[in-house]
Amino acid sequence: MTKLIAVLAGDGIGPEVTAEAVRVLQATGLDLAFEEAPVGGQGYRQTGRPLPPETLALARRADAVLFGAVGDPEFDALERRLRPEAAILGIRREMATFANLRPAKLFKGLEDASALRPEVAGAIDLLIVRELNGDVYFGEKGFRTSPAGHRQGYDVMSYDEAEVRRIAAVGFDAARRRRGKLCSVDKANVLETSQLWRDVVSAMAAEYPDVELTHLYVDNAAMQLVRDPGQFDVIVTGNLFGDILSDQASMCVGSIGLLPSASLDANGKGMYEPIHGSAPDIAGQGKANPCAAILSAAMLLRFSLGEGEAADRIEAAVARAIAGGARTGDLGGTLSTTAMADAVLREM
Ligand code: GGG
Repeated sequence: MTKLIAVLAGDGIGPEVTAEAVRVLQATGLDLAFEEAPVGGQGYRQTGRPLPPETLALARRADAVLFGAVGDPEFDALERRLRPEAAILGIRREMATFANLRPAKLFKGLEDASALRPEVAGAIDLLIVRELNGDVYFGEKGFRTSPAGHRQGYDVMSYDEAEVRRIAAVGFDAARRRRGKLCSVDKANVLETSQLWRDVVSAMAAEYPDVELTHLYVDNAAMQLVRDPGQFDVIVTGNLFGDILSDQASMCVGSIGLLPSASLDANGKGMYEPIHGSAPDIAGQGKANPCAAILSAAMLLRFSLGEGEAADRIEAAVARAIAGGARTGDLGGTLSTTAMADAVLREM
């Protein structure tokens, strides 16, 4: 039966990299149909809303969502609910995609592109499990006047036990399928949310006797990620810390243009997107690295369509293309977005 992929390309480099990911999906020969809808700044421009109801309806109806990126400085002055970023938060929340999987592994041949020494970078093979439906992103927020009479901004950080349990279970299960190590990252020395996080994760350890659980404060985790990234297998953390640590991890493997992600709900339905944003500075120039989008498409096949073999083929093709010297500008090369995708397609 034909599987429907909702394609929400969004802003900036989103359309360029998403088009290449669609081309790669088409090359698998699987029975896939693609339907596009506007989102982010593109959605606002066309309909006055960053997440038009028709776009959300398509995302819900589809078997999976391939997402590009949102963000456009043209809309910086708009109130928050109308800005492009409101679309990505809205769709994550509406689709209840609470578990964001962000794998980071150094591709052979990219030792020199990493921000780390080659022998340290070579040891990176980790998965960041970022909680995606809570934290300061979704707490009460606003502006008010401080007691001293100054304009004050606030964002409430909160997690309840059930939210922590469900994301920690994703982390434990992932560790069980990988090398059996889970590092929970929080800021329990300062934040009550993090104290609760640590209590809940620690209490769950008894259910996973085969998983070695450790805890790190986020500041220490950021340092360890650069000092000795090989110590990490699976990292489970909150929305904000996960966002920051995964960008850091991307530079450890050479470029943010390489990191894909899967955002999954409780039933395995998901949205798939590169972790990078819309990069307005290079939008429309054919310079963006499409690998993160292509690898996100591979995750889509694996997690939402059960097509693990096709996903393996795409991932192996990206690895071979890179090992063979294919490089966009972010990796020190000269290939255009399309030429990089062509290199991947040749390896399929
Ligand atoms: N493809 C990722 C993207 O578009 N990111 C822009 C953004 O608004 N991100 C918010 C977040 O992931 O925390």
